[in-house]
Amino acid sequence: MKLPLHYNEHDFIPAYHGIATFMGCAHTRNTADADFAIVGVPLDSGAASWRSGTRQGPRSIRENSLQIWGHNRHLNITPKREFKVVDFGDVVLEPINLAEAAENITATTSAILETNTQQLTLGGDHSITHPLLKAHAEKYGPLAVIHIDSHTDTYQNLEYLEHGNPFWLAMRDGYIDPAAYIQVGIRGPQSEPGEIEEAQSIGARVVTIEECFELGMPALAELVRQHVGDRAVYISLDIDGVDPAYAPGTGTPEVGGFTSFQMLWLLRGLTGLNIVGADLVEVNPLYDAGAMTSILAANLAFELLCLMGVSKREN
Ligand SMILES: [Mn+2]
Repeated sequence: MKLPLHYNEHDFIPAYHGIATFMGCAHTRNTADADFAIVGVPLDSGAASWRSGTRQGPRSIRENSLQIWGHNRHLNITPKREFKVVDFGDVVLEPINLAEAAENITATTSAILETNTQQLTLGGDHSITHPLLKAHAEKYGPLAVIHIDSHTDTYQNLEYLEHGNPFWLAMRDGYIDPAAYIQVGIRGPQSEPGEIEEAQSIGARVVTIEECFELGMPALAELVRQHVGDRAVYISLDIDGVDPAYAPGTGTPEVGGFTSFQMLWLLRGLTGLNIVGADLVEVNPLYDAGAMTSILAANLAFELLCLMGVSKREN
């Protein structure tokens, strides 16, 4: 076979070739004609509770996304062929000043949404979801939110943003519809009694890991779908929702979570929704082993992109 002098983005490209964009998508800051933009937010300034390093997340996920060839048999979609998917690169961030970083995340996201492009964000610690929800709520109104995590992230003891309270602050600021906010996979030792009640007090439907496993993945997905209904929905996936045996590369791991297959199974059950945005956060390559967390994260991001594609077909 005679090789062409230049690959184009739909050619078969060996996974070790070239500059590592997400799944080999073309890099551009111009999203005017794009359906979906992959956006990195390399930030760990909000990781106040334990180990920093999620600033390395987006690059590692991109590098480990290149052997995802493109067709999703389970959802029957080939998103890069059916839609224009671009890799925007990263939000420009001020690492020392989290408030300024959050402003840039909102401003960049708003500019992308303004071009009628949907955004899939690669974090970054979970604090980034507050400014992301702000930009999406400004366009769509208060959002239904599917929040998959081991932690509630609705701690109300701090006024300033960090990765333990983005959903409390987003609820306080009116970005989330309290009737359609669901937390999935909650577990682990808590800092004090009443954390789940604290989440419930602001409207969260808290599905603990016990309830998840008692239901099983298809029934869990159905419960999630019923809770958000036909509202505009944002999906926020914290990689620590997965068990650290499968995803050790994260800042605050909690044992006893989903297997990688259970997480894939759950996501593949979330069809039939009106998805307007998604993020995947808390990947910390500094604690990874053989890139297994970044490889899983890249595959979960692919599933999210496919879900967004299925949703875009229908809405
Ligand atoms: Mn979280």
